[in-house]
Amino acid sequence: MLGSLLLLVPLVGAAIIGPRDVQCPGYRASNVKESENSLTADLSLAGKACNTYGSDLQNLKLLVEYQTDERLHVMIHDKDEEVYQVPESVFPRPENKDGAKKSSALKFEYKKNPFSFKIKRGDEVLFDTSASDLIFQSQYLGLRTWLPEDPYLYGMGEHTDPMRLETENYTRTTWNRDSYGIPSHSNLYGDHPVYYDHRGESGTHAVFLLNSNGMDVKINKTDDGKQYLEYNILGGVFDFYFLAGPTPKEVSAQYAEIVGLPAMMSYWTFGFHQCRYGYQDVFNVAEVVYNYSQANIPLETMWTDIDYMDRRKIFTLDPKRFPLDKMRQLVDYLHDHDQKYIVMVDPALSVSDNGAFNRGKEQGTLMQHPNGDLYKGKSHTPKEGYKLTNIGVVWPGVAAFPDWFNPKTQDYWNNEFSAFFNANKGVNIDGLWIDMNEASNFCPYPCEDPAKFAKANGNPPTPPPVRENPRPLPGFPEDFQPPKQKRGDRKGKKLGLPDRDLINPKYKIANYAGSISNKTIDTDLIHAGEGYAEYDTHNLYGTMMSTASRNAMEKRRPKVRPLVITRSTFAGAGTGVGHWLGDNLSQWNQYRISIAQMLVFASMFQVPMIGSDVCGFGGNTTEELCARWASLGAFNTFYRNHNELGSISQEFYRWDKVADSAKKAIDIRYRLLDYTYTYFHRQTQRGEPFLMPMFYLYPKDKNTFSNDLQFFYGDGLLVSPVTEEGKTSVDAYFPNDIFYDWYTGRPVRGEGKNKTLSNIDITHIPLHIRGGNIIPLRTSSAMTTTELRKKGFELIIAPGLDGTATGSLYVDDGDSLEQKYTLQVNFEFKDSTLRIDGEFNFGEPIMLEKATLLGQKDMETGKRGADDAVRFVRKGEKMVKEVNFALEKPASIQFRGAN
Ligand code: MIG
Repeated sequence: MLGSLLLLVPLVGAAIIGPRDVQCPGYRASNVKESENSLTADLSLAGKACNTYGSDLQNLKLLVEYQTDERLHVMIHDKDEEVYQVPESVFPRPENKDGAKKSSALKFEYKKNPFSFKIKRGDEVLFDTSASDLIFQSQYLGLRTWLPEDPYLYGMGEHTDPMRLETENYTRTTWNRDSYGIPSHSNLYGDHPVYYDHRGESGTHAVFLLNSNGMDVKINKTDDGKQYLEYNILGGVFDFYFLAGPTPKEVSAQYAEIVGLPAMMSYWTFGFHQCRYGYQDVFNVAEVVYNYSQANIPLETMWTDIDYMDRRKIFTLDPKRFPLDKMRQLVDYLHDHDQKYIVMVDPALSVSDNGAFNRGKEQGTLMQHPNGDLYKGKSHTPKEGYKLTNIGVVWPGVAAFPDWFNPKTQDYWNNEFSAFFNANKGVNIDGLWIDMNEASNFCPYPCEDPAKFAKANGNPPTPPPVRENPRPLPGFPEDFQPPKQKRGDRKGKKLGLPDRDLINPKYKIANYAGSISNKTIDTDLIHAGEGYAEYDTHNLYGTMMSTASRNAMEKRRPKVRPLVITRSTFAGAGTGVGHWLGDNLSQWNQYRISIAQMLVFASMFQVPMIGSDVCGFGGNTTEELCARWASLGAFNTFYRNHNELGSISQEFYRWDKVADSAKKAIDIRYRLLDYTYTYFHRQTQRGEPFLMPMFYLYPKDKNTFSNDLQFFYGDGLLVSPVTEEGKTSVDAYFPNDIFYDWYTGRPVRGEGKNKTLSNIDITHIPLHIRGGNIIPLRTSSAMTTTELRKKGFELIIAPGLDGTATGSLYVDDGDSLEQKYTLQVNFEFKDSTLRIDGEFNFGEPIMLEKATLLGQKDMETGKRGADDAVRFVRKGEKMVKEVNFALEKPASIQFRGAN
C-alpha cells in the first residue's frame, strides 16, 4: 500500500503543468505599428521572470500579416531572432499575397497589457489567448486559447485516436517515433501541427502552428468548465497561420497554399500492391507474383522488404537469396508483364559495410557530433582514427545516419541510387519505400555517450557560427550587405539559442518512448551545414529523407513521377511523397481506425496518397478481417497488402472468400481509376481533397461531424464498410440527399438518419453514388492498369434532388512529370441533356461508349443516350457536345481524338 502511494508521488508531480499552472508575468505590447495589411509590436516581459522551464525571454516581437483575405499570419518571436525557426530550405514559406485588413475574412484584435490576442471571423471568436499569459522561455513556449463548448476539433497528427479529438483531459504529443502497433493516445511517426475546428453553421477554420519542436497540445476544461486548447512546446517560435474557410473543403485548399500542393502520382500507383516482411528469397517473391496471376487477382506492383539486403545493409543484395542476376530477371519479368517493382531503403548505414557507409564516411555525409566523433561508445572504437558520427543500432547492427542537412548528402544519395538502382546493371525499381526515418534507433538512450563527456569538458570548443554581415554597410558592394529580409527586422540566424539542455529539457513532453532522445538520434547532435540541432529538427528527419529520396529517384528516371512511400512525415510531406500508416495490427479496432487516419491525412494534412497495411501488419489476420479489409483498402488511394515477419501468410489468394472480395473490389476500383485520377489530380492543382470525411460534404449536418466509419471517395461516392466482426450489416448514415446504390442503381433517399444495410457478406462493400454527380468509368476492369487504359469509358449520371448532375474527366499519359497531351472535360446534365465541354488535346482516341442515367423508373431501360459519334478535335480545340437523353436509344458516344 505504502509502496504504491510512494510510486504515485513523482507521477503527480510531473503531471499537467501548463501555462496556467505557473505564475508567469506575461508580456506587454508597445510600439504598435499598423498598416493596411500588417501590424507589428514589441512585446516585453511584464514582470519578474518565472524561469520555469528555462529562462524567460525579455523582448519579443509580434508580426501580424494579412497574407490573403482568408489567411492571417501571426508570429511571435524573439527580438534577436536567435531562437530556432523551421528552416526555409525544408519548409518554404507561402507567398505573402495581397490580403488586407479591410477585406480580410479574419480580424486580429489585441489587448496590450497583459498582451493577448483574438482572431475573429465576423463576430465569431475563433482563437483567444486571454486564457493564459503568454510564456516564451528558452526551452518552453506556452499559450492557451479559449474554445467554445463541446468543440469539433480534428487533425494534430499523427495519431490513432478518433477523428474528432477528445475534448477533456486529452494530450496530443508530436515527436516522431517508431511506433509498432500504433497505440492510441500516443505520438506516432509524423508531425502535422494543424487543427481544424468545425463549427457547423458558422463554418470551419484551421490553425496551423509552423513549429517542428516536440510539443504537447492539451485539450481540456478549466475547473469551472471552460473549454480550452493549450500549446506546450519545447522550443522554436509561435508561427501561426489562421485559415478562414468557411467550408471544410476551402480550409483544406487554404492549408495546401501554405504547405504546398500535393504531388501527382502515376496511374499505375493506384493499382494493387503486394508486400510482406519475410519473403525469404527471390523465388518466394516470384512465387507470389505467379500465384496472383493464377488466382486471377490483378497485381500491379510487387514489393520486397529489407529481406533482400545483405545482412540488412542498405544498397546491398543478399548474394545467396537475392542475387543480382535473378533480381534483374525478376524485374524484367514484371516489366514484361506490365507490372512494377518496389523495395525498401532505410536511412541507417552499417558501420561494417565498406560500400555505401564508407563512401558516406569519405564524403562526410553522415551525422557527426560537434567534436567530430562518429562513434560515441566505448565498445565501438573508432577505426583507424576515423571519427564516425554514429548514434545507434538499427537493423544492420551498429549504424550511422545520413545528415540531410549536409549540402553534400543529396549528391551522395543520388549516386547511391543511380548505382544500386541502375536500370542496366542494378535493381531497376519503379518506386521506393522508405522506413525507420523518425529516425528509429533500437538502442535506448543513453546508448553510450562520449559527447556528453566531451561537452562537460568543453572539448573541443564549438567554433562560433560563421557570420553573415549583421548590419548594412552603406557604400560597400552588395556582398557586404546583410541579406535582404522579407519581413520584420531579422537579425539572428534562427538556429537556436545557445546553452540549452538539448537532452533533458525541464518540460517533459508526453513522448510515448520516454526521454526525447530515447530510441532515436541523440537530440544534442548538431547537424552539418548551418548547424541546426537535432533537438529542434528531429521531426524533420523523415521528411528530409523523403525529399532527398524523391530527388534521387527523379535523377535516375528524370521524366516520370517518382513514387516514394515514407513512414515519417512533417507538414507538407504530400508535396513529394505518399505515406502508409505504419505498423498496425491485424485487429478490428485497427481496421476501423485506419479510416479516420486515412481521411485526416488525405483531407486535412494534404497527404492524399495514403493507406494502411491491408489485412493488418502485426499478428495473424483472419479470413473475415482480411476479406473486409481487401474491399476497404480498395478505397484507400494507396492500396497495399503488407504483413509482418512471422505472421501467417495473407496474400489475397490464400482464402477463397478473401480472393472474391479482392477481385470484386479491385474490379470496382479499376473501373473507377480515372475518376480517382481525375479528382486526385484536381487536389494536386487546387488542394480540393479527394478522400473526405462525411462532414466535408455535409458541413451543416451535425450527425456527420463525428462519423469516421463512412467516408467519401471523391464527391460522388459514399463508402459504408461493415466495421464489426461477425456482422453482415452496417448502420450507415444517409444525409438528407439522394443517393443511388452502386450495384443496383436504385435510388436511396437519405433522410438524415441511419439506415441498416443488411445481407452484406464478407466479400461485399456497400457503396453509394451521391446524387448530383456524373461518374466516368472504364467499361470493364483489367489485370493491369496498362491494359485498363486501353478500355473505353462510360458515364453514370446520378441526378441530384434538383435533377442535375456534374462531373469531369482528366486523362494524361499517366506517368510523365510534364504532360504534352491531356484530356480535360466537364460533364453537365440538365433538362434531360448531357453537355460535354472541355479541351481535347490527347494523342490517342478515347471512346465514350455508353451513358447511363440513374433514377429512371425502369433501370434496365433507363440507359439512354445518342448514337451519334462525338468527335473531338486535337490540339486544344474547344469541344462541346450535347446529347439529348429524351432520345430513346442506347447510348454510344465516342470521344475520338486523331483522324
Ligand atoms: O523494425 O522492414 O513499418 O512495414 O515491414 C521494423 C521491416 C522495420 C517497419 C515497417 C514495416 C517493415 C519493417 N520495418
